[in-house]
Amino acid sequence: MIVSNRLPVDHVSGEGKDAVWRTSPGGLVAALEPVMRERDGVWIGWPGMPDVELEPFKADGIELVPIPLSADEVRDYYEGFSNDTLWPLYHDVISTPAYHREWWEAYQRVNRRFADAALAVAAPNAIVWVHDYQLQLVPKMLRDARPDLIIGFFNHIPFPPYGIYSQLPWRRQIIDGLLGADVIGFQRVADAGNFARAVRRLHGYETRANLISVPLDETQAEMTLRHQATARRGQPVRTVLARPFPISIDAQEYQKLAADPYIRARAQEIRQELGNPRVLMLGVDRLDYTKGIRHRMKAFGELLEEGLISAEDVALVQVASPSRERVDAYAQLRDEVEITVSRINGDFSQLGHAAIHYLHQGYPREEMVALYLAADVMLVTALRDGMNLVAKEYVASRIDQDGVLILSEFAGASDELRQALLVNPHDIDGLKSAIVHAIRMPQRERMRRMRALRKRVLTHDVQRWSATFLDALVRADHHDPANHIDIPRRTVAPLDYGGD
Ligand code: GDG
Repeated sequence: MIVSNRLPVDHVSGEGKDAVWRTSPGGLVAALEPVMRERDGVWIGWPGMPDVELEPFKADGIELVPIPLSADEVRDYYEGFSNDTLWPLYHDVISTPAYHREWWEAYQRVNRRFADAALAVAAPNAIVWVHDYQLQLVPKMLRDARPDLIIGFFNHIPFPPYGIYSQLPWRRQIIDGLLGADVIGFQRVADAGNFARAVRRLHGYETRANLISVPLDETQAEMTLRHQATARRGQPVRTVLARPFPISIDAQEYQKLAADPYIRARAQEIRQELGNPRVLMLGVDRLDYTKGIRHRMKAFGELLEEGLISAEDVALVQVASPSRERVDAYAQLRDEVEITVSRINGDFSQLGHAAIHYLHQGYPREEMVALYLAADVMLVTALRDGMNLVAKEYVASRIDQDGVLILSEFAGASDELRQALLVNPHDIDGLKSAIVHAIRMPQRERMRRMRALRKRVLTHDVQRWSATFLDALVRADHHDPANHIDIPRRTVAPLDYGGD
């Protein structure tokens, strides 16, 4: 069973029983679809529209259970607590998180609704995989009600250092929610480390080599004892595995699209439409303040100003797909980016040669791959990013082994994609040097780097990611009699919930 904020479907047309849905073509769906089909899997999530009550239905062989959200819940749980409290807090407080008790109330209520829906359909000993920051309370809710379940959680965004995390008024509740899982997955080693530190600081639990020992009180021990607990120094504990599982993409699918003659022709056409610049640079992001869009524009603008590049020679295409537009920080970012684009274009564009081609639109995947193929330089300058799939998609699409990836060291992808030009996007001079280096890089070096990058992405795709996570989860299956450990039944002293 998968539990995620959004169901992997988009509403196409019709209402109620006549509604037509299309599965959204994300990597997560591609990775999980075969497993879900094979195991009669159920996917639980919000269908994406407020105030809509739908019966469970099937799409592409997957059973979907829609969770309704009212318009107020979308405002308070989703746009509020998820996207205006947790999102900025978990991304290094790039934007200031807002803490509102009524948002927290809504977050708890909606997490409870997701958990109840999962409990209503979970078979005995089912494997439940919960996704992302919107649902961090669900693992504990499931465990408290059903100790037979095997529960996994994957956090798609960073987990912040304790100094930042500790701002959260509900920091203990979130940690406790997550610790309900058997396996907690993070993108980077650093995220798993930050989580373990938060657990130690807030609870003093023992953590060793990715394993966290969660002490059990008497009732919990009674419920869990038979198959899930072990003893540490006479104290019954449950062991939670918290480690990195870096997510990836359906690399074969991107290679396939990149080999499609229509998409290749479209890539050529894009360059022509842009006036055949010598160098085409590309940015593709949701319009989000974590992605460092303004930083890359500042660097690009200064290079134009200093005459190191010209608009005739070098074009920048920035796809900024609309995102979370009802959250103030996003509306403000849009204004800032659009003012910056206008200034740079006003100052440096020439007739027939815009400096920045700014596209505040979403595109089909085929067009994205055509853009990846057309781009000589890909700019990923996130200020903080769990992974960044765009970087991996660019690499997988470059079946010609060419193209340069400029990649922020603050994106999780930089742990794996070491042969990219790694940058600190806050260092505008460093970013400018990397752009100049990318533009001037000899083809031999470009291809040497791209081959190494491709090797990594092609061997570590999203299928491998999901298989690795599920394998860790199945190993946590304490129903296996071999894992049963005899634990002394005794009254456990209340845990010390003292100061941090
Ligand atoms: C979160 C984490 C983590 C974007 N515009 C269009 C479009 N996209 C696609 C990209 C890519 C996806 O959206 C964006 O994924 P990212 O990883 O770059 O970033 P987030 O949306 O912030 O995702 C992130 C990810 O979860 C997975 O765990 O890597 O760190 O923040 O696939 O191609 N796709 C289409 N048209 C667009 O206009 N078709």
